[in-house]
Amino acid sequence: MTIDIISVVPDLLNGPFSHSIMKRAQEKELLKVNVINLREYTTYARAQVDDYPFGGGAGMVLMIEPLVNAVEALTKEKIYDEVIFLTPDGNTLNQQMANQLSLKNNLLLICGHYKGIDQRFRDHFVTKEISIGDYVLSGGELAAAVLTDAIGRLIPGVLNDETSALSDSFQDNLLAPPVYTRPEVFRDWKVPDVLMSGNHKLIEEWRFDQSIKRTQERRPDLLDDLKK
Ligand code: 6GU
Repeated sequence: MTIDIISVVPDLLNGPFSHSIMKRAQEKELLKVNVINLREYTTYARAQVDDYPFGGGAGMVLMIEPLVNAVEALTKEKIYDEVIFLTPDGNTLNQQMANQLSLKNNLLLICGHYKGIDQRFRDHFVTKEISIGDYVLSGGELAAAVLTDAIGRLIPGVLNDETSALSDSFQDNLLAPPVYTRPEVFRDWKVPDVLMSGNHKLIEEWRFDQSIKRTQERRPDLLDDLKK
C-alpha cells in the first residue's frame, strides 16, 4: 500500500514513520509513505498556498489551485482508492474505518492548516473526510500520522504475530484485557494465579471475562453497539 500525504509542514511528518512498526512495514515494502510539500505545487509568488477568506473572518484558507496541481500531478502516477481530507468536522475515526482502509492500495491524505481549505476542493476531489476526535489540532499532520499508523499496522504481514492485531482493543468492540510480565511478584503485588496455571482454556476464559468487565466499566457504549 502507498499512503501519500500532502502537507504545508512536511517536516512534521518526518518522525512518525521512521520508527518501530511503521519503519518495519516500510522496510518490508508492505507500506510506502510519501510526504509531499504543497508549496512545490503553487504558481503564486513566494510559494504562497493560502489566502484570506472571501467574506472576511479570521484565519487563512488553503487555495484550491496548489491542491489541484498537486493531486493532478500525483494522479498521473497512480490511481487513488480514496482522497482523504483530515478535518475536525469529518467522520470520527474508529477501528472499523481503519480496517476497511487497510484493504486499499493507494491513499492520498490532505492535511489542512489555518482555517481550512477551499470548499471547492472538498466538493470535487475529496472522497472521505476524517477526524481523529472531538478536539481541535493546529493542522491535519498529526491526524494524518495517527491515521497512517492505525492503517499501516493492519496491513497483512506488518505485525509479526498476525493474531496480535485481532486481540487489540476495539477489534471486536471489546477493550483488551490486562497483561502482565516478569517478575511474578513485585513488592507484594502478584500476577493473577490463572495466568500462571498453564491452563490455556482457563486463561482464555479469564481474558474474555476481563475484557467484558473492563468494557462495561469504561466503555459501556461499545457493548450497546455490539447488541445492534
Ligand atoms: Cl483531522 N484535523 C484537525 N486540525 N484537528 C483535528 C482533527 C483533524 N481531528 C481532530 N481534531
